[in-house]
Amino acid sequence: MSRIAYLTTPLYYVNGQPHMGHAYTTVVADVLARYHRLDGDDTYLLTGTDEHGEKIFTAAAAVGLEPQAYADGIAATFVEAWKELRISNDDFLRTTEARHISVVTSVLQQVYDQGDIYFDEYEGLYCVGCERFLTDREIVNGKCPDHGTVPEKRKEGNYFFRMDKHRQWLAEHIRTTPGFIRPARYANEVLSILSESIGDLSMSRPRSRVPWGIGLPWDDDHVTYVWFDALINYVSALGYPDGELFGRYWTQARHFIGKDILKTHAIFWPTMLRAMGAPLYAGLNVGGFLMGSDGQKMSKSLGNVVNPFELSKRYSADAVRYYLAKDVPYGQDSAVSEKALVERYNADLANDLGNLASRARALLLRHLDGRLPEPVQTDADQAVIATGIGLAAHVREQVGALRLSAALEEVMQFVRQLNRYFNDEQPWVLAKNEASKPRLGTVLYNCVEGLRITSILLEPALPDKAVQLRDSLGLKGGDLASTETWGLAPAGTVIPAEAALLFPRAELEETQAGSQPAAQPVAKTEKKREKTEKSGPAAGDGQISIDDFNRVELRVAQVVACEAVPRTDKLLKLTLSLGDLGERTVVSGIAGSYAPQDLPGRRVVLVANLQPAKLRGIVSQGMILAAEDDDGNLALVHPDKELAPGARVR
Ligand code: ME8
Repeated sequence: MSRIAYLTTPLYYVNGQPHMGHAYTTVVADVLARYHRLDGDDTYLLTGTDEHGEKIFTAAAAVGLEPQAYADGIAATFVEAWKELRISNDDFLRTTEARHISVVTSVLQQVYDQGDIYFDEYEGLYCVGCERFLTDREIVNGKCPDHGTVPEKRKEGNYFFRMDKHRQWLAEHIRTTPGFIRPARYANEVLSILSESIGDLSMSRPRSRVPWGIGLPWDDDHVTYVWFDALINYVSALGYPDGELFGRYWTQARHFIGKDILKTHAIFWPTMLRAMGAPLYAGLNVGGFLMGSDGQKMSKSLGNVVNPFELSKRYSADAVRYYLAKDVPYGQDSAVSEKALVERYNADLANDLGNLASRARALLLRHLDGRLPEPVQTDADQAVIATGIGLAAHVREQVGALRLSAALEEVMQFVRQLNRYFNDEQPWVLAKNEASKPRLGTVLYNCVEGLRITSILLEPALPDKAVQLRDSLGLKGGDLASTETWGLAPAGTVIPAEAALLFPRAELEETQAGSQPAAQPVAKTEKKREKTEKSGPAAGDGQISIDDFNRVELRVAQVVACEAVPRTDKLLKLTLSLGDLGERTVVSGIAGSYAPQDLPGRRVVLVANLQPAKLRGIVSQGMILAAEDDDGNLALVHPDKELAPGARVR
């Protein structure tokens, strides 16, 4: 990574509310910006809104508002949206702001004065969605492929920017500057466009037709074509040409866009910069399209948008950010859904990460007075330590190559390694006798230290949860370099006795139906899980490895108390004793087969490391096992000898 980073998102049109596609590009740029900052880079993140042009004028007119008032309203929703998703932008530029208009006006005058703009009549096919004339090559089956609309034939007197003359040097620059346009296939696409004449760019619109735009300084009957206005935001926000920010950041600019606006950014913009006498940006990063459930690109015009802000309110901003960064391979088209978000969240965050943190916390509080002990490392600890301190280098490399998904996966693999380490070392067994307490301390120390490193490396994607995770372990944050040393979690750190549940398990049915989850007999839940396992890519023929099985912590528990859950006919609330491991509350859907008074004193088998879930307002801390036959007869599983509560079941 460079030591200076200037990252930009597109300036979104204000003709509709922010949607998942906008959120995706903005989250990617934000995660990248946060990685830069974490690595100590001087970083600046810009986003904003594109407010001029025919499209906005028409949208405002449709709701009976003046364009400025209309733009004010929508721009405010973008500001709110980015707050909701924890976007850490340093600036938010609106193209109707005076600071932008004055830069556009002086650029226009300069380019006009030097003879790079001329007047001509033009006749062609115009797409209002794209806000430009389309070339024959771009039209598919008579329609604009992006908007699905038939372009209109238009004849207009317009000013033209001499763009065609820049074709050769631009192609040469793209060919000789690897990484100028990423992923590389988009560079090839642009080179193919540049292999033929690109024509000059119609850069004005008659005010009589499009009254909403920046007037040309030499001819007020014409306004600036919205793209010639909007692209300049990337430098006007930095105070071009003399601003301190411009001098500091511009040559390190990396634009993040979707593939729909490749041509404007890869051809119009560099040629404009050359005409302005300004250096080119450093890189253009092109994302694919997110598809809606209908398999079409999500877009305002097509009306198939998924609302990321509702998802954020339901599952947390971090859940949405993590899902977008982890599941959408950068540069490729990808379908997104609430179901996939919930699966990703439960698998990575609730199970792998959240469980480890809560298990380590619980044992420290119960057996080591809630203090992080001084570790005594052994050979058995070296593998975890080596992976942990080597992670930053991998993450840097993946992030540098825009492989966010791979970067996050590297960290998650480490979390899974920590879980295996935890299960192999069996700290709950070590806790049983005094002689093994020092070893218990070392194992738990290493888990906490691993979680410290993890929290820092995941923080760009999980800005809230990473901090909460550290808070729950009494830890402070740090930069990327601080993850390259093992042992920075200070021995003696006090683990807070109370901590909010980090990643409560998400239930799709609950949220989609808007109701509580149906109470299910445990045996049915098990059946359902088996089905998911079989269809999952890792499970292959449905078999699991012994490691997979060992991840499930089954224990004998004794029912201490039991009562019916009010206003349900299936649920019982059980208080269970696990002996030395304390008590648990579990809600179980067995009321159809067992009366509350029958259960106290009985031994049952508990899944002790299940992520807690809220059922009818009660936090259920595990699940008891029962068998169920095809007729729905239900029988609790219990050991056939009176083993002490807490005994492990394998
Ligand atoms: O084009 N999937 O604004 P815009 C992924 N104002 N990304 C998507 C997407 C989808 N389905 N839909 C939109 C404009 N995007 C101009 C930009 S810049 C100087 C001017 C994202 O509101 C993607 O980044 O139509 C795309 O390029 C951008 O939103 C277009 O936003």
